[in-house]
Amino acid sequence: MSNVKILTGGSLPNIPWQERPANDRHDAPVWRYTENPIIDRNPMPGIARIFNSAVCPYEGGFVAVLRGEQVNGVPYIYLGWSRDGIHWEIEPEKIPFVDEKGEPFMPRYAYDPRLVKIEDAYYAVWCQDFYGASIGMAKTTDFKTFTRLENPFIPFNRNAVLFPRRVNGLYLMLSRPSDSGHTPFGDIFLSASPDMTFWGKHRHVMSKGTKWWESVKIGGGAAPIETSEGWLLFYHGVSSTCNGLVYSIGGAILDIDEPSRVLYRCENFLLTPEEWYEERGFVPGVCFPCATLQDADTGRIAIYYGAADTYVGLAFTQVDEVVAYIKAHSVTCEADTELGIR
Ligand code: BMA
Repeated sequence: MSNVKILTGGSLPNIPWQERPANDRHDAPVWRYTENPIIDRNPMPGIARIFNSAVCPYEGGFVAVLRGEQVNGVPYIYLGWSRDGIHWEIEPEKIPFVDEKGEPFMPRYAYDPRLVKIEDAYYAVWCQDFYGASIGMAKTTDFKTFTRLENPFIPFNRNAVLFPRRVNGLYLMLSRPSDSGHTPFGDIFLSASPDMTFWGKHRHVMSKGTKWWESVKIGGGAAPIETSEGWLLFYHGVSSTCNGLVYSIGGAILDIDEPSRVLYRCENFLLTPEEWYEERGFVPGVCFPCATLQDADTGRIAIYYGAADTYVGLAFTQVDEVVAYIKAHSVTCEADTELGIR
């Protein structure tokens, strides 16, 4: 039993799990699954790589929305099924979205999906074309029919994460507005909606960091986990090197009732590329978190992340340890709190 209570998701006794190796020398209490990557290259005909993907518990097992890069290079979203959260069966056809009238709808491309259960429905959020990179959304209750929802924002924005419950009666979404290129900037903002159609009450949450590992841009990662200490957010931070950008995983804790307020923000990365499957691939040097599973009974958290834009990796942490680490190394700045409200 952990001291910090996990309030999102309840018991998940079949969460994928491996204890931290006794000889682990990392600073942060986040460790990799020894059998990574869990999804390898060329996982099925027509798909060269699967990465940056999200999972949810479903009917005693797990379901995933997967970023599948086709052999023509165009990414779409595929469904995956698993009994253990580690071995996946992937449906051969891309998710057949429908529009509000039930007519087929297929974006020109779709990538970096997230998946979250809110009340009795599941929502997928991803990046798609809408006169430029924008956020696409769909709702499902059975993983057979995915009905698209209105685009929440105008372009350009390609990184969005929903909260798993309403706060003060409103749905909440983190996103990272940007420009038309491979943006060399970006902060995390919060938007609210009464109905998943109209989004507003925009608030600034976090700027790119003062520390070098996240000094270029940041973006939401996994859906925030509600804990007794606040919303635990795993996000990505990007640094620039003479060999290109490097994506690491960072951690922050947001206020429960006003999540645009950053209570703690870890000045150190929690996970940075260092294994072969993170350093070598289509885009070397990328750890890109998109989902977590968590078990309220034990405090265990499993983090799913894209590795080198090529593989899916799995890492683990324990809520008490990761919250203590984030708090012990917390550095927030003026830009991390409520600029949008003033
Ligand atoms: C970002 C997104 C991610 C990708 C990352 C590293 O801008 O496009 O899908 O993982 O770059 O290439």
